[in-house]
Amino acid sequence: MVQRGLLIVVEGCDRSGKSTQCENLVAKLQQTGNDTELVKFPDRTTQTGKMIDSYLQQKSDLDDHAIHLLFSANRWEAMKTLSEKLSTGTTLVVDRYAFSGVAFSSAKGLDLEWCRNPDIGLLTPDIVLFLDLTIDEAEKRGGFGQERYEKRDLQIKVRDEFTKLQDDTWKFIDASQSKDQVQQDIWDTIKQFKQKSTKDGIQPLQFNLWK
Ligand code: DGP
Ligand code: NA
Ligand code: NA
Repeated sequence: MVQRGLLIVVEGCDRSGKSTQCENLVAKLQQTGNDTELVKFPDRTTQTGKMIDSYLQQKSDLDDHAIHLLFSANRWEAMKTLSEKLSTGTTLVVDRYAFSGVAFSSAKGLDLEWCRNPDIGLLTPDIVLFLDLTIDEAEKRGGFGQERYEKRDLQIKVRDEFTKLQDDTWKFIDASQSKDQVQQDIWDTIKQFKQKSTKDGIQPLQFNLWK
């Protein structure tokens, strides 16, 4: 029987270098013989994704609860495909997940418990890499972009909300270091995790996020 792939989630505030580091990690896993794919949430190509994209670009407005549910639906609609990939041995590196979902909406003022509910029962990550960067450091990187959430005050709150969501699957990565050092820290963390799961065995896939 084929060993299932790992579900590796990468989280962090905007400008933390997440997307670059996700690409590097995928390349490194592939080079070392692991069937690996990159997944990005929100997936802006689906029907829900198009609504989310329009909202983020401030081309449309939506109630805070409604957009929260859309982001969650955008993850739910991918679960069947992702679980099939994992079951057939593909490791997934996921750029943002339900932690972003809760952190951004609760930073906007929605109740944290309410925010967690729609994502209950999503695939449980094996490991969450949190690329941590202060908002001052994030701003030094050429400022935030033009999208809806890319504002200092909100980002400070988002970082705070993220830290409330950590559990023992989380690994904090100091994202203020050089790109190469961040890459090295991520790789060391993944190698350690793989060594441990070779020793202890990998848990079966679980759909019990937050439970
Ligand atoms: P990105 O494509 O990774 O830059 O993400 C787009 C923006 O959307 C970014 O500011 C983070 C935010 N975001 C990502 N996922 C969620 C989510 O599930 N809920 C909310 N409210 N915002 C999210
Ligand atoms: Na962004
Ligand atoms: Na998302």
